Amino acid sequence: MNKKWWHDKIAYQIYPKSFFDSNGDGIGDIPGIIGKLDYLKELGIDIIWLSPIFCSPLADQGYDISDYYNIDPRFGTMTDMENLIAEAKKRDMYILMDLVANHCSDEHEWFAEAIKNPEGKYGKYFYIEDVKDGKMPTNWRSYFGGSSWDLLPGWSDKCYLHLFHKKQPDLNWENKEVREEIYKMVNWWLDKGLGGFRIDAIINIKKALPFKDYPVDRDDNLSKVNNMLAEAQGVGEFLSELRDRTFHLHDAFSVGEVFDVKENEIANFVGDNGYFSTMFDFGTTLIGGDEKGWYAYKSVSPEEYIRTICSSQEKMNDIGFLANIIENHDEPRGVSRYLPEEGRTEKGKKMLALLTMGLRGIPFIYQGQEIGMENVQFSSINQVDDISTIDEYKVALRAGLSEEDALHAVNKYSRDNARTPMQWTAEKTAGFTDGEPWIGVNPNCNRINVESQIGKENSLFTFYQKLIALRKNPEYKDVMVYGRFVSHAKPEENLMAYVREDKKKRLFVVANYQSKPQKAVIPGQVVKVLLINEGELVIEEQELLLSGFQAAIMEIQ
Ligand code: TEU
Ligand code: CA
Repeated sequence: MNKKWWHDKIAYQIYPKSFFDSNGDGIGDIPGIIGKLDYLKELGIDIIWLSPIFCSPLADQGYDISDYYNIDPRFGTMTDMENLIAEAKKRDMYILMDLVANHCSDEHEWFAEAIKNPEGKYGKYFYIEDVKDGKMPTNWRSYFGGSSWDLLPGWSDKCYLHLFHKKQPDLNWENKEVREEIYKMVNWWLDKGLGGFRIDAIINIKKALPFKDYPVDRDDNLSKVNNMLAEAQGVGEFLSELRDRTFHLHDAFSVGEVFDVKENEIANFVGDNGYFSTMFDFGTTLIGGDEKGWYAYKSVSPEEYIRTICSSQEKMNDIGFLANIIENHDEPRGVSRYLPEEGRTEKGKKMLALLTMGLRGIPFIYQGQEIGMENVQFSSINQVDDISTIDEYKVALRAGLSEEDALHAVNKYSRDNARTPMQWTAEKTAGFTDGEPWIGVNPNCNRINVESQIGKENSLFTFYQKLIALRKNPEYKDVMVYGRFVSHAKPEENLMAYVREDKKKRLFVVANYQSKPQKAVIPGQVVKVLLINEGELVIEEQELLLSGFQAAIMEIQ
């Protein structure tokens, strides 16, 4: 494998709207991020990914871009952005922006032009079709519910495609002019000194054409987009072009948000000279999923969690690097989802941190994960802002759930769980803003906040610092970054255990993913115990006696 500058880096995702508000308008902003760079440096972060801050009506929180070349005034100015890049550079940190190019906003000037003249240049930037006998071209269900087609504003016989919200019209990547626009824009930003991009929803850029219907899979008479994507061929041609025309020219880092990748194509995505430097491992976020919707999702068992991660890690040894996450802005908080109720403690949270940070791949920490932020309890759907959650709530009601049960399902999976303000202090607004926060603060900020953890020997924050420091320790760095992953797990006994090894070193990572104690065989002689989440480690010859949710990393021979 060719070594790259990003292989040994630790990344952190910022959701700007909820990170830190510098001017009291209740919305997080770029100056707020600049003010927290030292905090991130102290944690050990090298790469910072910002969810979108471009001009946007914020119908999908910035994933609907109306101007790719400007910063939304709510987040700051171009000068603020340039300052952020410069301030990050001073600290040897890299900034990634979010490349949202499957779609733009319906308020983008391209779409305005397309509405005026659907047959003209800009009409061809989108998928605009005729409505025949009142029928939409296909029965695809948008990711946020309802048909993927809507009437083109001002037209009764023309419609446009939006795989996401109707305010997010899909760009037509088959049109070379569209691709050129995107490459120009990506290079423009990379020239400003960005470290690279996170690439949004990218698999969707290739549609299976010509348009046709797929089997109906819910009582709305529609078919999920994934049915179409499974038949779409040739996304790789677009993605290699994107890579060669942009990222490669700048030696930039790229991390793909890729769902629905075909198994035999993973190497094309993240192998040597893959389309991307890496892509997220979403395996665990898919456990317990159900076609019917969130209301039917099942909780994640430790066994499934262990199996899912170990199988993906083993598969990747000879291919490349995945980006490992516990959560992101589209998911509930990982500690609320992956830890059984008895394990939702500091000890359990540290166990999850240790297991994730020991994996092969590039760790992406989501804001607040380092202090153990948890899901929020919404008491009414009116407290929710996210369009996806509101749709899933309706799906649950339609399926016959009571308002209470529907809300319960929404509480568990809502994307807004991850979008409540970052908890800096125990104050009422969590030290996030001096004004009224745009979305309610999780009331548990009185207990879970940065101020009470930073500099405290036993805090989760400090534990993350130690894990990161271990990944950077010259003695262990090579094996932590490049060492092979070998599973020693016993998923059926809730034991997650693996070895990371190269020619020089072996590390054993082990966790008892349950409340009752259990034994684990150490696959070698213990040289040195490097980190324990809590308590003393009981070692008897070749065996460990782990207490409930105890986890450790040790060097072995
Ligand atoms: O997500 C793509 C995606 O597939 C998710 O929208 C997923 O279907 C959804 O979260 C389920 O609730 C990306 C962004 O991460 C997300 O925030 C955006 O809403 C979406 O693209 C559209 O740009
Ligand atoms: Ca602000």
